[in-house]
Amino acid sequence: MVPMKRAGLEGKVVLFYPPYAGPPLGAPLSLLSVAGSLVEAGFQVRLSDNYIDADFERAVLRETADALCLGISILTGPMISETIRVAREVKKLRPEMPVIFGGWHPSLAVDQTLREPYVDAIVRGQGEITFLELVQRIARGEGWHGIAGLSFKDGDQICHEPTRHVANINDLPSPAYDLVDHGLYAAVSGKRQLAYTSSVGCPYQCNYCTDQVFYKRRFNAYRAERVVSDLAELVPRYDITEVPMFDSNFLVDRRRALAIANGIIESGVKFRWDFQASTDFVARMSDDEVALLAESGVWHIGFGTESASRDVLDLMNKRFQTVEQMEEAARKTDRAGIHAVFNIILGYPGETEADRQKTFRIMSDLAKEYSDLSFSPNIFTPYPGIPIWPQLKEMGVREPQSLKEWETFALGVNVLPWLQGEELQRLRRSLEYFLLNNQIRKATKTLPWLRRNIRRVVCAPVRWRIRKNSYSFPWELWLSRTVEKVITHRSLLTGQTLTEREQEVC
Ligand code: B12
Ligand code: SF4
Repeated sequence: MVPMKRAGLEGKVVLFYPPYAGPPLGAPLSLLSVAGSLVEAGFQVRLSDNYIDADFERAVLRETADALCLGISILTGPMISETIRVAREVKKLRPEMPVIFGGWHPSLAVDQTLREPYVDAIVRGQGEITFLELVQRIARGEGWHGIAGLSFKDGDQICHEPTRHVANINDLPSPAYDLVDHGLYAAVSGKRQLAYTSSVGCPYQCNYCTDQVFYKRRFNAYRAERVVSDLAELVPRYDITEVPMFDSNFLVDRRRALAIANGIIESGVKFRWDFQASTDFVARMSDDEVALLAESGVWHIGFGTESASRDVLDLMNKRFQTVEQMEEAARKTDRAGIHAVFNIILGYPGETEADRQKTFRIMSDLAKEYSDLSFSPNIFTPYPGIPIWPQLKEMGVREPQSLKEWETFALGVNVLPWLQGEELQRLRRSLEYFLLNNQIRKATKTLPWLRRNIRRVVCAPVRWRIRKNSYSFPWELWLSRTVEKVITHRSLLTGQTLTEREQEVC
């Protein structure tokens, strides 16, 4: 249902996007989306984003002085620290004003998050309708019982209202893109980006992924015509050059994806765009279809390949994906001139060293074949709510017991009891070789003469080591380290370079 505008209700809502690790990907779509229904219903919305407002704490305190409530969006990890600090400060000044958390972390760790004294309510799952209903109740001075999707404190009691059904995104108001100055984001990131979501949900059930918990495997999408007309309007309006699509698995509906690509070409609006998808969908497309995506501006596709061992893929419940499909995806994207990034998860529970070496070997072979293929390897990190938590607990992983503990947990590889000591050292060593091999492979003519030739000298032994799984006396690493910083770790999801602190994980 599209929320109806109600006459007579007014007031200000403050939304806060706390700092995360990595550069911005345009304005935060999570908060623009919840703002969309509030603006449509007549509320004033102020958004404070650390990326464009260095003094965000002061801005939030100033704006909340006369606001109905404060809403904060959080993911697991570093965003938690400023969230806690700002929410505490706001509560000190205005203890009676509701502070509401939303987004993936609070939705997946509801009770634990709601126990914190500075949190009054959590909007679980999609926020557009639940939050609007809550703000309307706050504006009218009414109680909060009966709002589906809401968990909240009522005195000493914690109340959980029933889960709200996953909304058809066609029935929701559009995100409030006008709420922010996109030029300010461009000034910080150097890119004129606009994040867009054309669908939500993924039909698969990988054991380490919470998409199924959030969207209940209900893929639902805008029709192709809507996506094309939105982009044809938004791109010139904000002078956008790049659109990252935040869909969980963009290619689930192949015909829709191709209609979007065709529509963008026909519209004549030029921009680059990228998305994430599973390899099985690309493998099923023809070469011409993948070429059509490229022609419409697709420059990059992120794939959650994760492992090249059949046994590990089965453990992850990735039965829908074969190693042959990974090869097909690499071949088809390479042929179309699309830059592919294969995410890899290392140290998954049950993965043996032999599985891991197989992954490094197969991925290195693919890299040799397809020059524009990149990898984003990460050591397995258990996020809240992932389906294999019961198994992880049996294997000795301690689940964080407070919101604060999740702040660093996402970065701590030591939490994996099966991956410690020498085995962890060996994993790190083979990972370094794998990354070094890729760096060498990508060495371009633009490199200075000395660096280029040093890379060539170490190239053959590096490949031999990966094939033979032999990493003693790592002279190539010592040599390469003295020449340049070779290891660049990238985020699993965004391909962004991770901070020094995060890099220590791998
Ligand atoms: C884009 C993105 C990011 C970007 C966001 C930047 C930006 N400018 O928007 C950045 C780079 C921060 C990011 C980082 C990470 N991400 Co990320 N990311 C995504 C992605 C692809 C899209 C999120 C999005 O904007 N969706 C569109 C909006 C509209 O949906 P939404 O965010 O869910 O918001 C809705 C609801 O959550 C809710 N809501 C959200 N906030 C609020 C706030 C309030 C007040 C209310 C009421 C409601 C509400 O209402 C919104 C509308 O329905 C999702 C996958 C996905 N398909 O969603 C993963 C995802 C959210 N990320 C994930 C992960 C694992 C990470 C990282 C931990 C990865 C890593 N290795 O570092 C980091 C964590 C942060 C850090 N390191 O500092 C996981 C979830 C993790 C978790 N438990 O929090 C997801 C779900 C991917 C997955 N399937 O595993 N990510
Ligand atoms: S294919 Fe990707 S989005 Fe879908 S369940 Fe698996 S990891 Fe999650």
